Parts: sequence; structure tokens; C-alpha cells
Amino acid sequence: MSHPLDLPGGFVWGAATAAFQIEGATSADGRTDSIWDTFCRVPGAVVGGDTGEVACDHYHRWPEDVALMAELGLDAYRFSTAWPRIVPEPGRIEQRGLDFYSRLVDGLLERGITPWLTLYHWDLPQWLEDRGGWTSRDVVDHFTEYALAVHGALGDRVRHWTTLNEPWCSAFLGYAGGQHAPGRQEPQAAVSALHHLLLAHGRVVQELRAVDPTAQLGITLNFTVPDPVDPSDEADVRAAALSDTMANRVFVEPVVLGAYPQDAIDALAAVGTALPVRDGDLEVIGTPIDFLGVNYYTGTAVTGHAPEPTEVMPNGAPVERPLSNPSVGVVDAYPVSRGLPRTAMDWEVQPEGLERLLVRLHRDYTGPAGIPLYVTENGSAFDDEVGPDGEVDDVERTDYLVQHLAAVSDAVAAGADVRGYFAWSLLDNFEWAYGYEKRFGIVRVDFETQARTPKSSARTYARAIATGAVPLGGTVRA
Ligand code: IFM
Repeated sequence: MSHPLDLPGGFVWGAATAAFQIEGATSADGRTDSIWDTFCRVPGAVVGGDTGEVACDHYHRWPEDVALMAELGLDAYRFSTAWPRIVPEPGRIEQRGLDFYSRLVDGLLERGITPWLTLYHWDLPQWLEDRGGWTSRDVVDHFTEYALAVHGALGDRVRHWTTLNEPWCSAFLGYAGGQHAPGRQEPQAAVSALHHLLLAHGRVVQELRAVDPTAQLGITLNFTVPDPVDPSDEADVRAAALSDTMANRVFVEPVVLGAYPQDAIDALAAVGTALPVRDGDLEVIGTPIDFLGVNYYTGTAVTGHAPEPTEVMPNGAPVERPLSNPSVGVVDAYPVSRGLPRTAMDWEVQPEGLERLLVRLHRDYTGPAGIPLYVTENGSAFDDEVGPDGEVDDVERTDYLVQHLAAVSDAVAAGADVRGYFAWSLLDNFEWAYGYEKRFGIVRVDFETQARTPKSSARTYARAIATGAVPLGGTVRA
């Protein structure tokens, strides 16, 4: 049954990827190591010992990938630039790195696809981590230098700029949980990283705005929707509220409202950590943006009552959760199954959470400031079954996509100013600590042959783009 989507005119249909997850060619054309190249060499850090060395070989195969995007009818492609390709060592800008992205941007524009560029999707140059990484305030100047170099090369053609992707992951998974590069497990380092990430975001918005007043500038945050498992249980309600503070509000409020939530400051102080805020920082962080990118994968029911410990990552750290990482010691909140279907990441499928999130963001944050929302990532990993010709009838991923598009449409109908949707991901790719084991692509990649095959989800997405309707009615299998 075809279900028309209620979306505004000019709605942007896109797909997203990130440099380290797809490019490969990690030592080509002067690129040096990022923290992820280093992390991949740590025994047990990444499932199967997988690395980004080849990935989807997009560095060489990008024309084929752009042709695929055109075939699907995408309006826009969200990708990231690799900082260590462009600034491979302190003070040196690598022209060959810039030229790669320049060719990609030209290829997109020739096909009528709008480039949406993200400056930081987790691949910090290792030389910068060696100087303290995101825990050191100096990183802000380095990020600015890098951003201006990328803008100098591409600003004549790229109009949509995202500073950071999911600073929650960079700060908490990278510096406190240790599940992500650089693999540190130091709560104060994570809290310092959080502040410096946001400061770097604000500074770059100011600098890019100064050189290019009509550029569209924004940030992408990852959100979850924590619900108390038992709304009548005080501990559960408190756990959900604090999860919301530490996963969502501690990022969106400084960026949009120019202040950290007091309960975040208090919770951090209670575990002996503090945001290294100096005079004037919050004005910089709160520099007005032109759009807010929203990444949403799952909602979570939480309890304040500690359950038995469950899974751990290959390096022994607790399994990644869409909550503020317990190892920061801030949030006594634990995810509990509500019996909803789950993806291969063990994330609950909760499309209604996306509708609620978009409506809330619009109502409480972005709407009053006139900032539009874009869903910059949404998607699912499932264990694909591959047919004899590489075809994949990915029923679960297709249902997930359809249900979340319907949720976006419902949010728009409820008044949220949502202007675009980017499927995560265009391609199966390197899923960080899970290596190539988890597949999020709407296009299958055979990592032996590098053959690309659009899955059923890609076909359904192409039809949605062409018709503005989705075949609602399927259910995701539990
Ligand atoms: O693959 C990641 C992406 O890099 C950032 N957002 C979440 C995705 C799925 O885990």
C-alpha cells in the first residue's frame, strides 16, 4: 500500500558516508595516519582486526559511486573530508588531498547532486592526538586552519558545511569509554574533549561565515530518545532525564541556546570532572547556525536500577550504548529491552522516537531560532543474505527505512521544520570498532571484489524519491 509522504517542497533526499569508512588509500598522496589508523593496529580494538586501508576503495572508485547516486535519484551526498589527507603534518597543506575532494565535488555537481561536506567525522590526525588531541585547547586553532584550507579549495562549489559529526562519540567513546579511537579511558579527558569540540565548531562557524557569508553552516549531533522503563518509578524517571541531559542537551543547548545545562554541570562535578569553559567560549559555541543535522538510529528505555553486566567490546570496554557512557561515571542509567525488534547492532527499532525527537527539537530549540532540521543520518545494520548474483532482498532494512521516512513525514505534519533526509549509508562500509561485520549500506559492497549492488532498500528509496511515497504496511521482523 503506497503511503504519500507529507514533506515540504524542495525536500532534500540524500545519502551519507564518511571518509575513513569508505575511502581506503590511507597512505596515498601524502595522507598520514589518523587516530583510527593507529587504533586499528591495537590488538583486539576492532573486530576481526579490520582496518581502513582499503575499505570501499572509494578514493579510486568514486566515479562509479557518484554514478550510483545519480541512478538512485539523490539530490545530495553527505561526505566528510579526511583531515590527515589535507594537513598530514603540522603546518603543511597537502594539495593532492584537496584535489581529490575537488574532483569528487565536480563529479557530483556534473550529475546535479549537491555536495554536503562534513569537516570532521572522527579521523583526527595522529600528530594532533600526540599533542593532546581534543583534550587540548590548541586543537581549536588547528581545526580552524584545516577548515579554512578546505573552504579555500572547495568553497566556490560547496554551499553546505557541517563542522562536526556526532561530537558525543568523539568525546565519550573516544576519551572515556575507549571503544573508539584514540581509545582513552579518562573521564576528565572526555569532558575536556566535549568542550573543545564544541568550541572548535563555533570558531569554524565564525571563520567560515566571515569569508563566505552565504554559506550554509551547521553541525550534526546524534540524539537518542530515552524513556523511563517505568514512568512511575522515580529512579527510572531520573535515569531517563539525566541520559537526555548527557546525551542530547549537553550538546544541543550550548550550540543553539549558548549555555550548558546546569544539571549537566552538576552531574559532571559530582564525579570530579568539569568543562574547561573560559570567558567568551559560550558566545563562540552559540554562534548562530543555518541548520542542525540530526542523527537518529534508536530510542532507548532506561532504568535507574543496575542490571547484570552484559556484553563487552573486543577490547573489554562496555558495549557501545546510545547513552552517556557509564564509564564517565555520570549516568546511572541502563538500557532495558521493551521487546521491540532489534537491528544487528542490537539497537531497538523505534521510528516513533524520531518523530518525537524532531518535534521536540523544533519546539524547544531550533524552531524559535528559525533553524531548519535535516536528518543527516538514519539507517540500520542487518545480516544480509546474498543471492547468487550479489542481490540482497533486505526486507528488515527496507522496513526500517520506510517506517523512519513515515516518521519524518509525521513530524513535518506536526509542525517540525524538517527539510531533508540522508540515508546512512550509501555503501556497506567500515563500521568502526565492528569492522566490516556490520552492514548499514543500501548498496551492498563485496569487499573481495569491490562490486557494488543496490539492495532492495536502495530501490525502495529511489522509488520514494521519485514518487514522494513509501510502501507502508510491512513490519520489521523481530
Ligand atoms: O557508522 C556510523 C557513523 O559513522 C556515525 N553515525 C552512526 C553510524 C552507525 O553506527
